[in-house]
Parts: sequence; structure tokens; C-alpha cells
Amino acid sequence: MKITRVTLFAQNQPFRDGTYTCSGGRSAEGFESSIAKIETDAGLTGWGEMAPLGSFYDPSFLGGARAGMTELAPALIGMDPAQANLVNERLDLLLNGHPYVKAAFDMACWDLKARQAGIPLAEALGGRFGERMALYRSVPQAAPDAMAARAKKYIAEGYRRIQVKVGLEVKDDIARTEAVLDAVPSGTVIFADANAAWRQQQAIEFLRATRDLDYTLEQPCASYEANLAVRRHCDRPLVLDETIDSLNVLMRAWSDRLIDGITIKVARVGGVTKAKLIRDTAAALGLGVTIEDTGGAEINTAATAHLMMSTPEGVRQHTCDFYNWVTTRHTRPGFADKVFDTRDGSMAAPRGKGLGIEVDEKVLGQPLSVAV
Ligand code: 0XW
Ligand code: MG
Repeated sequence: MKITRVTLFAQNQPFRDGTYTCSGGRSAEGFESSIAKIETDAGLTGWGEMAPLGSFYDPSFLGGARAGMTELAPALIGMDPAQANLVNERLDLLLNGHPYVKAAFDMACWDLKARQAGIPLAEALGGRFGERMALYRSVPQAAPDAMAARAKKYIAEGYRRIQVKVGLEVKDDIARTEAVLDAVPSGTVIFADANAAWRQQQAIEFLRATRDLDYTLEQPCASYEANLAVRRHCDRPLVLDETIDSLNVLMRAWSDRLIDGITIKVARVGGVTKAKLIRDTAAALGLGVTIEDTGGAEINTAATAHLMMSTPEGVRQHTCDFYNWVTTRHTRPGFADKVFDTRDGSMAAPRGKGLGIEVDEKVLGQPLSVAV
């Protein structure tokens, strides 16, 4: 199988629930998605999607994604998309770093590889563990009562895992966390995610003041060293997200006994190939694993769903149903609800070949660029 054409599309994806705010006043109204369509001489088509969260969340931004993808697309022509490691090696040779630029291309190659094999992506990634995976919803930063109300709304929608966005003033963060915990039924799984915004001392203060509360701490500080210092004061599960950008850092954090779990973002690590490598390593080490992304809709949700479904249940944490976060679709009405079957705070991975997503190209509008 050889790649014959690479087409790029853009999609603005407004958030269903309005502005998304995380620590430091960083906010976004939606995702700006870049979508890759890869066609082959075998008559098969693959799809991939990458959407940064504004320009503030990860070292990635829309302008970089679009410029990098347009520059790299011609290099894919003639390559066999089923040989994912070869494709990755070539893209890494041609563009040093910038993993998020390569993520949608690699995703589309895996879609094609699994379609060619006639199996769902989860099976190509190692197998289907169970039927459904747990979802969480983030409660963006606001006043404690507003966050409690938002958490209640998500509980009413069926979610059983809530991520509380902290990372501002510690006393307010304590009030936010307490308000959300008071508002949700007992047994709700709570993650307090500071998105790397606390100084080391603030994280330690938060931990001290919330000793009696039940939650997992996510990404308290930005630097590796500050998180390591916080670990020594943390008697509860600690998960790193923003820090986990490569296999190297996973190995380092593992040997420093820094982490109980990780969050893998497909765009941050550069695609499905690298997410799988990090996932398989973390799972073998017995660490908790979340696989998600920085943004997107059905194409992206399908990729993370297949990665999660092929992760052993014993280490699986949770993921996002991003297609439900936004108001736009890639597929015809009703298709996403059918294939993801989201209910009771959990979803399934699509059963069709590859990503199992039938993209309705009309919703994507005119292409940004075409490479042949
Ligand atoms: C909650 N998320 C998955 C959505 C945004 O991309 C950021 C991210 C996070 O972990 O904060
Ligand atoms: Mg996070």
C-alpha cells in the first residue's frame, strides 16, 4: 500500500459548555482542529486529527501545526502507511522535534494499517480489553459554588469521575475542591489538576490542608524537579500529564519513584506509534494510564478510545469523550452516539475497521492544502 494523496482540513470546534478556563486565567472558547486525510493506491482512506488547546496549554499552537503539516505532507507520498515506524523515522528526520505536527499523520497511518488488516484499531494496537472505558469531565476554574454546580451537571449527565481544575491561590483551590466534593455523590472519583501552575510550596500547602479529602493529585508543578520535591510530601496517588512528553521522561520518573500514573496526550508525544510505546511501557510497570489528547472531535476521540481499549483494564484510569465537549461533528448525525455508545460515564471504542469512523467530508469544507 502506498500513499497517493494527503489533504488537510481545518475545523473550528466551539465548546458546548462555553469558555474553558484553567490555572493562571488561561482560557479557550473551543478547539481549532487540523485534520489529515490520507489516500492510498489500495483504495483505502485514513483520517487523523490534532487540535491544540489554545497556544497556552502545551508547547504547540495552531499556526505551528498548520505550517508544519503543510511542509511535511509531500514527504508522505509514496510511503507505506502500514509501516508506522518507518513513517515516524522519516518525519522525525525531516522535522526535528515538533511532535504535535506529526500526530494526525501518524493517526491516519494507523487507521489505514488497521483498515488494511480488516480489524478495529484497538485490535491492531494489541487487543480489546473489556467492552467499555471510564470517562471523566473537567470542571473549569470558577468560583467554588459555580464549580460545584458544574460538577453536579456532569454527574446528572452520568459522569462518575470529575477533574477539578486547581492551580491558583491555594486557599481558593481548597475551597473549590471542597465545594466539588460536597456536591458529588460519595464514590465519585476526583482528580485535582493544577495544570503545572503551582509553585512547589503551594502544592505542599494544598496537600497539607486537604489531607482528609479523597482525590488524586495531577501535575502540581511545571518543572520535573518541583514535582519530585512535592512527591516527598504526597501520600496519595500522583499523576503527571504535561511532564510526560516522551519515553525518556517516563523512565526517569519511574526510576525516581515520582509517579503512580501518567496521562498520555497523543499530540504531545507525536502520534499513536509513540503513545503506544509509552502506554505499553507504563502498563508493564503497573502504572495507571490515561490516554487522551489536547483536543478534537470524533476522529480524535476514536483514536484515544482505541488506545484506551487496548490498555489492560487493571492499569486503565480514564479518558475524555471530546466529541461531546464540542458542538461540531465529523460524521453524519447520530453516527457518533451509536459507535461510542456513551452512557453512565463510560464509552466504547468503535467496532468498525481502523478508527471505525465514517467521515462526512461535507462538514469539513474546502481543504487547506493537497499534496500529491
Ligand atoms: C482536560 N484536558 C484533557 C483538556 C485540555 O486539552 C487540557 C487537558 C488537561 O489535562 O488539562
Ligand atoms: Mg491534566
